Amino acid sequence: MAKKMKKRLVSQISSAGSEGPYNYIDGQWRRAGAGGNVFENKNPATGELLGVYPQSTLRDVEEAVQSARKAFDSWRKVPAPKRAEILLRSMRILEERKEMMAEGMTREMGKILQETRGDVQEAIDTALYFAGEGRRLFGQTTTSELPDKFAMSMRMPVGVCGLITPWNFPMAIPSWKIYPALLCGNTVVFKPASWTPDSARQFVRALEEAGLPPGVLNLVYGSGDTVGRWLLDHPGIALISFTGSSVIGSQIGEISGKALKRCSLELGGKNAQIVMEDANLDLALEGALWGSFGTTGQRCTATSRIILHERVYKQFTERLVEKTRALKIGNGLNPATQMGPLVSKVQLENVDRYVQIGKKKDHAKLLTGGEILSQGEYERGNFFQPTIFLGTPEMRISQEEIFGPVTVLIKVKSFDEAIQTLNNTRYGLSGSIYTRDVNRVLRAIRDMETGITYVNAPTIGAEVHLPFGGVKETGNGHREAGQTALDIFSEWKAVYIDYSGRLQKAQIDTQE
Ligand code: UN1
Repeated sequence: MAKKMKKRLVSQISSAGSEGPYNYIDGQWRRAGAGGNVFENKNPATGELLGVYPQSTLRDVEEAVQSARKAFDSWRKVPAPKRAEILLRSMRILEERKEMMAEGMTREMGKILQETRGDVQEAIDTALYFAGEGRRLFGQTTTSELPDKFAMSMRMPVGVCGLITPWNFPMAIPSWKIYPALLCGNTVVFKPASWTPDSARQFVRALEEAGLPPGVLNLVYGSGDTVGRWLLDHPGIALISFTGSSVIGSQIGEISGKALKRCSLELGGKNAQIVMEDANLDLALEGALWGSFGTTGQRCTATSRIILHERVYKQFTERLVEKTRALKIGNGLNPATQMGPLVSKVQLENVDRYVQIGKKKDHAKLLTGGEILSQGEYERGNFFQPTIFLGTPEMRISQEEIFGPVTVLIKVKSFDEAIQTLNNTRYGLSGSIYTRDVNRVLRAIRDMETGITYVNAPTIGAEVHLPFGGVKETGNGHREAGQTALDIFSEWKAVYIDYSGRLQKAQIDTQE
């Protein structure tokens, strides 16, 4: 975009007052510091420019961290049930604005309205869950080995949390991090993905209007290389929570490890759905279609491999290909659309690159799709055909996360081979099996190397009160959502209260 036009846009937006797309620091919507660099937010279905947002400077990050540090001392002392009331009020605001927020989200990242409504709903569910937690946040009391002595454990906040979130769930994933972080008494600097700045702003607005004190939640826009990196390096940040690729996650883990920063990582997936010969095929088909092409395949939980027993392979494949060809692709705001565009040109090119690898290097058999859509209504958007390959387990398209509407069918001869194939990946987020055999169900639950396991349901669709996360290179052992999120955002303190009035020595006074 020409410099002049950028300037005009920036000044138009600045005249929009406090609602402008500025950073949110210390309770104020502030223009980013020197430099005035901005990035554009475009509709991936139409190419329409939706707004410009600041590329924040180091000074902005510094101010955000300082404001969060300043707010921490009073926020951590606000009783948890009071903190929870603010969460609950923000939930009501999300409920009221659900439709508007969903439309805005579809406009900025492309997934269909039904799904963006689900995304806002996931944030609502998370708010309700952690608001309830305000009156629990349980610790333990226990006995002491010594007389007249009391012992207990309690959760303490960690400090200032740097939260770095992706664009595929622009409200749900920030809510998984922000709500438990705040409930536990931490303060936050939030860096959302640059493809979804408006959803981040809407979400922060809801918490601001719900009465969150200044400095408790700060929003700083900018790239991962700059703002993300500065947060990671900042000594004032006690904890980094990141959702994104395994490559970046491993770098974040390394840097955090050296600095002894708390760090939770939610990374890639190469999730598989197994269809056994005794499965309800109609159900398995519906699941495969939704798991592979929902969110245009841009979920960490997306079904990117379908493992088929050879006895159902032919029938299943024919029907899946037919249903895939019939999918309505288009602008997610149109209620008839079943699959929207990819979020960006970069993602589109990435998917195309993988399809070329599948065809030319892996020599996989392309069963349907494989092309960029660029004619007519698709001209200005980032559209790609839903794509199915027939492949083998070791191919690159069967091993690497594509993050687009591409799935690979793999034929197997037995249950054992199916499980082995499912586990043949460095990732371990979600996995699914369709079968009617109860023994196989229980074996699959035991043997799948996945953090989330589905039986007769697709690989997507986790609920917010259960642990979300994966094994192997999908993460570093943490689980978001539900109770387990509290373990990310709090630290345990053991407390001993001696009311004997004398010095009692643990491990020593008990010796006779
Ligand atoms: C993601 O895949 O990036 O389980 C998050 C699901 C959603 C969350 C997905 N509730 O599919």
